Amino acid sequence: MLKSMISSIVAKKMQKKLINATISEENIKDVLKEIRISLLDADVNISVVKTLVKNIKESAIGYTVSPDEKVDDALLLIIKDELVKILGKDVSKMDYKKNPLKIMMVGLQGSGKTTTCGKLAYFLKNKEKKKPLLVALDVYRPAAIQQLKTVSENAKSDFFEKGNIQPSKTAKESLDFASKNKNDVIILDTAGRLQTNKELMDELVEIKKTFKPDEIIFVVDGMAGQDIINVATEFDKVLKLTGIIVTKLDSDARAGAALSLTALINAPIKFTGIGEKVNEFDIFYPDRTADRILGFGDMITLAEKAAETIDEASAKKSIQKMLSGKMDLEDLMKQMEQLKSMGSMSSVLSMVPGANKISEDKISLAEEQLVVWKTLLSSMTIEERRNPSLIRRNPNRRIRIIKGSGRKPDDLNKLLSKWEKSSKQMGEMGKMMKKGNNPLTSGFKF
Ligand SMILES: Nc1nc2c(ncn2[C@@H]2O[C@H](COP(=O)(O)OP(=O)(O)OP(=O)(O)O)[C@@H](O)[C@H]2O)c(=O)[nH]1
Ligand SMILES: [Mg+2]
Repeated sequence: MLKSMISSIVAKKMQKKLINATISEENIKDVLKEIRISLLDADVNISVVKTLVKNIKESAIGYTVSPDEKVDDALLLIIKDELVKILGKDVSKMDYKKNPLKIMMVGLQGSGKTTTCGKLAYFLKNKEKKKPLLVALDVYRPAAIQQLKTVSENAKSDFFEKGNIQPSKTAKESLDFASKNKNDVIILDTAGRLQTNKELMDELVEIKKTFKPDEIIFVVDGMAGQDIINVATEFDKVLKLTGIIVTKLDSDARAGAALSLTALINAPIKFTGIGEKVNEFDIFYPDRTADRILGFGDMITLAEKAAETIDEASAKKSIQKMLSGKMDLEDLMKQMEQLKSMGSMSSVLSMVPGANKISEDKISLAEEQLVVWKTLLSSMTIEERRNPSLIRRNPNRRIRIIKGSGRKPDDLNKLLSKWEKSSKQMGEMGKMMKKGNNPLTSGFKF
């Protein structure tokens, strides 16, 4: 995801402390220049960057900083407001009351249409209690129909196909089928092309005519470059898009081009794809995304993710155990699994305020470390994980674990000493908390 460090730019470049003063062009000149560079680096479209910088300038110049306000914070809030406007102001929902709600997915080849059909169906089924029908209209790529069938099975949704007949006919027939089958959402998976061409557009127009969709969603790869802007404009001109879904935001794509689209074609981003699995899909929140771009972190999404993936009762129990200094290796393994189920480490860290200062190298090193630990831990018996002193005492156990995991003796030593250290630290932290001190503010060193 677009990773800029606007908050640190502002902190660095706004050295002059303005109290009870008015922000002038001179005050923010350097900040705006760096913001411009960082957004262009993230591949945000140049005309969007220009508008954004102009709007920030207009809102900031003449702003009077009050005595109880820090100039950095005031400026960051102005920047955030303008960023949110570019990203689409409010969350854009579909009209879930429509029955059937008719959705047509369009986009270039490989953008993620078929995968996203499944994710959207899964989302609507679980969160909106719908009964979706997925319709296969890609009659060109061999195995495309079978791919959607598998996708709909994963999404536990219904599936409809008519083989290689004209896609607009299948789309029309799906309406009858859906009505008999009591489907209240119909999602069309259309074929992609390497580039927009007349043949593709004509076919999509024909489908639109017979199916009369409520939503025409442009699916765009977060890794797409600036070319995608012309492509989206073309699709919008011919079909009048009602929304956008940006996929592959789990990659290290900067996503600037895709995130610029709303400002350019006036269609809101409704959802984002953040992985290949059917549940790796999120509602798009412009303000949370603005927070991440600013480097504020997105604690709300992180908390929601944690609530969805972590079983609260067991989390409470394991935290209590950790804080009493009794964390064993089985607890460690469970925590690693929970962290993993929340997404890649970089996607989790991107939501933690201030964590954007951690370099990509450090993150991948930590990720590698977790893989090493995981193989070591899974080569242990549960008895050993519950009682790690067994490993310390018995060289045969150590040899078996090292052989079984294919790692080096040093890896095992490191894991054991890291576990010992953090288990002790956690115990100390627990004692501090018992005394009523907050370890985060009483100078506790991790
Ligand atoms: N990492 C990641 N991969 C994704 C995401 N969405 C889709 N993919 C992958 O992208 C590839 C292409 O996805 P498809 O859904 O087949 O794309 P499509 O637009 O239907 O492609 P065509 O039918 O050939 O036009 C697949 O390997 C998907 O697993 C995502 O959000 N994250
Ligand atoms: Mg497809």
